[in-house]
Amino acid sequence: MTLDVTDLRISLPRLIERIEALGNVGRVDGPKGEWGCARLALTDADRDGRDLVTTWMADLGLEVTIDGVGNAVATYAGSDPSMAPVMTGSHIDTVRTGGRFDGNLGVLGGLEVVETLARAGVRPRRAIQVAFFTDEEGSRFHPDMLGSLVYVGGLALEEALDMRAHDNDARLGDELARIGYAGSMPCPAATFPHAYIELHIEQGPVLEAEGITIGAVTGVQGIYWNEFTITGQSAHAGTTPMRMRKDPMVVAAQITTEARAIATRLGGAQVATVGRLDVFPDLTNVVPARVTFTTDMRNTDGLKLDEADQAIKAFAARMAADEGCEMTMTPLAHFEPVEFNPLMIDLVEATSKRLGYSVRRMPSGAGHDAQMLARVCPTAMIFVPSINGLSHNIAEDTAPSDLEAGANVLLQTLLHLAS
Ligand code: HGY
Ligand code: MN
Ligand code: MN
Repeated sequence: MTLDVTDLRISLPRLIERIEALGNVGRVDGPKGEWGCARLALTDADRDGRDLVTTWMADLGLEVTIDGVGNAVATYAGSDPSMAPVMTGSHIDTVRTGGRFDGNLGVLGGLEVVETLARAGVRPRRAIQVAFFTDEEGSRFHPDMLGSLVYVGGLALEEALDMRAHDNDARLGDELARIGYAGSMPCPAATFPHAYIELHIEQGPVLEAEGITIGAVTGVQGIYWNEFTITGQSAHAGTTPMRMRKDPMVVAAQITTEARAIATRLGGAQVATVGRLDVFPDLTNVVPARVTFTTDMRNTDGLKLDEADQAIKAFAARMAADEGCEMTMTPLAHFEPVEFNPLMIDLVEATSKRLGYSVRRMPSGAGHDAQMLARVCPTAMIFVPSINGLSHNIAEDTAPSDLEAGANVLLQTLLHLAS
């Protein structure tokens, strides 16, 4: 009796077991039973997560390679080595308040697909590769999606290795060597995949609100990160008259509220966030000397995003000057909106329907490694719902049935692309 590969399905218990085992690396528990994980890029926790996942990859008999920026690629050989592989994957580094699904689901979903094929003795024509990319979150080293950007040739390896961590000024290349993941494979990659498909949680409220199981992702919105440093004059909080102050904290507060006002004024998909703020000397009774903070502005509409970017920069310069402060501004990430490949989006949508899952097309509000792979091969993404639309929060959660649906769509999509 020949096996009909379209009937193959993943093992949900096996997938959940790996998600929870990886989630326990750098585990963070909340007060109401919620739990996530913190594995900032190139920390010891990231190393431990990498060690666990590469061990699983080797245990599955995959050939595992590491490149110069620490990206890992595990290959399940195909029956025709002359054909370029199909790739899936995501990231296993997290933010400080990370959930156990963000990125991890895409990598472990890929491993689950491979294990399902191996156990069924299925060997597609094209090899299937499962990758995790370094520093997708950009939590210590900017920009975000740094590893996949280097992989596709969007950032020179040498430049990436010289990036400094904003938390402890460590050099990226030194941290990579310290955790044992300074690999020898070339950056950019010597060859690119035939196609790339990434499974990821939506990280927003749309699928849950509409009661839909699968998102056939059409693209990723533009992302601009800027770092502002406002320098004033530290002074005694009690003795310094208000008319004499040059207070950078007031300027930072004005810019933060203006970022919100710009997003409200532009409406549509425009979002704006000030998420990081460092104050020096950070003391109750001292008017700050210096404040450094970041803006994260995004929009699916590139022109509107440019308008928002120009507006916040002009406003910042005006407020700093009015307060007698100096201002420097450094772009940390500048990614235009990305459209995924129409045929790949069709394939995700058709596969979801064939498997009996509800599906809708939608853009991604979050950045993903897929937006970098889209520069070098046909690319798309599969979303599954996030409970309460929460992510970058340890309460991040997705229903097991939705995890299963997403991984089954990934399995069948990869089989179609690899056969
Ligand atoms: O910033 C992002 O959207 C992604 O989580 N790196
Ligand atoms: Mn992610
Ligand atoms: Mn994330």
